[in-house]
Amino acid sequence: MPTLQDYRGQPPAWCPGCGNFGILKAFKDAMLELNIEPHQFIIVSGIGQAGEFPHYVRCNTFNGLHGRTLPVATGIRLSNHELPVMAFAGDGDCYGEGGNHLLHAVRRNINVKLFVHDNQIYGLTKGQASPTSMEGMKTKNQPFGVFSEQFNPMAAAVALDCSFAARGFAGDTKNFIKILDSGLFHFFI
Ligand SMILES: Cc1ncc(C[n+]2csc(CCOP(=O)(O)OP(=O)(O)O)c2C)c(N)n1
Ligand SMILES: [Mg+2]
Repeated sequence: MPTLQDYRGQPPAWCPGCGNFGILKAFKDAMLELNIEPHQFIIVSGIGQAGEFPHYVRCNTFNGLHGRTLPVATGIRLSNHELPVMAFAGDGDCYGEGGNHLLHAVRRNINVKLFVHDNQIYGLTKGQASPTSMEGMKTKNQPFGVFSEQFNPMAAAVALDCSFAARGFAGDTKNFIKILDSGLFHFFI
């Protein structure tokens, strides 16, 4: 049986109160609940605050480039069919620069589990609008507010016939673990 200690990575550099802590905790709890050992999978990420996720989990990891989380995940899936691949990406990474990769990863359905930390902002680069930023939201880069409509990832997932898609709130850890559990279970069977 794995323990929390087995999953302990570096101390997170995220700001106090960041929602990423909720995701990290829920993820580790879900893995323990499902009795999955850290060596049984790999975590892939891009660049961003979300992209730091694999630094904070002790397991196999690959930290790639911004927007290229899914191509790396795809490469690993193709080269080692036995190794389950989980990808962690920010909304900017996954819906912005890596949007094209998202489309084709869902379409190809090669069994990658993707977790998007949707904080509706480019966090690491100090707060520019992302595709999921709300219309009208003012940032330093968008002083007159965001002009474009928000991208709707769940609608896109449904339209692309994604086999499992769910959305949760990192602050509601109890329900969030249930969602993670269902997603991981869907993945590991
Ligand atoms: C190829 C490339 N493009 C752009 C950047 C600059 N960059 C780094 S992180 C980032 C945005 C991060 O936003 P998000 O993916 O939402 O992650 P968050 O920090 O909000 O978790 C950008 C634009 C980069 N490092 N590499
Ligand atoms: Mg973000």
